[in-house]
Amino acid sequence: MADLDAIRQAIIKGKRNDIVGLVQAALDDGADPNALINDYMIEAMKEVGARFEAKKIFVPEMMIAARTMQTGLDVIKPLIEADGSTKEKLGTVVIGTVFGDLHDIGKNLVVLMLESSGFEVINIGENVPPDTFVEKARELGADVVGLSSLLTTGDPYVKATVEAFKQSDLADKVKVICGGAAVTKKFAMETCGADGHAADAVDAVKAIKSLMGLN
Ligand code: B12
Repeated sequence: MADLDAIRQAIIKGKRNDIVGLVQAALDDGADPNALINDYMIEAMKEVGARFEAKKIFVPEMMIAARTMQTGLDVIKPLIEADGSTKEKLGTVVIGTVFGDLHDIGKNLVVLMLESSGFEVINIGENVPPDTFVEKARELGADVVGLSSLLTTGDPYVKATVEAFKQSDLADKVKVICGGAAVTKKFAMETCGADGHAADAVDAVKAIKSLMGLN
């Protein structure tokens, strides 16, 4: 049986050379791809964050851990993507990380889960200014826009982006949902006036379906 905890440890320690073999061995042994991501890989990133906060590691180690995580996710991605490729598209979601924030791992997981659930998803990247969210949503015909925010310094940009939608011609057409470690439901919905919030990628699919009246 593959050593699943070794996957968690490899990410925490940034052992990028080991991760592909470890993840592949787990998949070959029949591990569930979603469980691998949620129970081991995301848990590893939480531990990395805790070690950074405790000043046990610094930005370079955090970056190496993130690259190891990405490398591991790349092995799993095709298995999850395959699920959604044949389904009819449920709607269009435009998603990006707010201005000043370069974190993309969580957003990319949300993209993956939405695509595999049958949504058309356009990922507009990181460090996205409020007006660009609105312009892209208009240009791409978004039904829902997702804002990802990992830094508390991004709070004003989450608020400004939600406000930019409210003041635009898209106010009644496009729903805005927020997520990411820096954003609580209360902040997103009560302080910023967003239409929705989700704590993780699985929850994001449910919340977006509900915003679109699909469940
Ligand atoms: C990896 C990482 C980095 C990497 C990012 C690499 C990359 N390509 O993304 C690097 C090293 C570059 C980095 C840099 C920095 N980081 Co950093 N980083 C992290 C870390 C350890 C993990 C983030 C992650 O990938 N988590 C795993 C994913 C899967 O989880 P997630 O992002 O939360 O996403 C899930 C949900 O939130 C949700 N979700 C996410 N987005 C969305 C969007 C929508 C629409 C929805 C519905 C849901 C949703 O679904 C996802 C899947 O389940 C976190 C710690 C943490 N606990 O978050 C710190 C953390 C976010 N970083 C932090 C800091 C301080 C920084 C720096 C400022 C450090 C510095 N001094 O330079 C810089 C900022 C750079 C910038 N301008 O963005 C702090 C933020 C503190 C704060 N309160 O603001 C944290 C919390 C670490 C800590 N505990 O102190 N970081």
